[in-house]
Amino acid sequence: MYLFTKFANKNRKFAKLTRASQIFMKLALCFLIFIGTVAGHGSMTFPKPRIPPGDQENGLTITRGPTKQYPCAGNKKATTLTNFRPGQLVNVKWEIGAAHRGSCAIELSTNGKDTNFKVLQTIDDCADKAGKNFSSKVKLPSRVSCNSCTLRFRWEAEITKELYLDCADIRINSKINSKNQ
Ligand SMILES: [Cu+2]
Repeated sequence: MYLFTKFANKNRKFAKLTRASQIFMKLALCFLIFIGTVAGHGSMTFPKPRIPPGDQENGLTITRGPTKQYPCAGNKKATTLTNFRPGQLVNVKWEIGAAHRGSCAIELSTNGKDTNFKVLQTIDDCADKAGKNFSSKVKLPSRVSCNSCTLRFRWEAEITKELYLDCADIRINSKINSKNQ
C-alpha cells in the first residue's frame, strides 16, 4: 500500500510537470514566432479595421495582438467608413504573423451597436501559414442596407487559445460607389 501511494504521488507530480512544460512550450513557441515576425500575430487588412489610438504610429502592434474584449477588442467606431453595395462580393484580406492555426469567421453586425453579429463565412485554414496576402471573397447579404454596419474578422487561435477581433466600419447602400480592394 505504501509503495502504491508513493508511486501514485510520483505519477501525479509527473503529470503536473508535463502540463507545466506543455504550457511553457506553447508560450515559448508563441514568443519565438512573435520575435521572428515583429509585427504581431494577425489581423484583417481590408476592409480597414478600427485602430486603437496611437497604433497607427507604432506599427499596429496592438491591432495585431490578441484580445479578451468582445465585441471589437475595445476599439471605438471609426469615422471613415468603407462603402459596399448589398450582395457585393467583398475581397476580405488579412495577414498572419504567427501561424497559430485555428479558424476565422467573417461576421456582420447590422444594428450599429455591434451586438447582432452573424457569420457570413468561416475560413478553417486562415492561419495555417504566416503571410501578408491572404484573402477570401465574402458575399454581403443582398437585402441589407445600413449606414453603420460592422464587418468583423474573428480568429480563434488553436495553438495558443488566443482570440483576435478586428472590426471594420462599413456602409451598405445600393446608391453609393463601392470599394473592393
Ligand atoms: Cu500569438
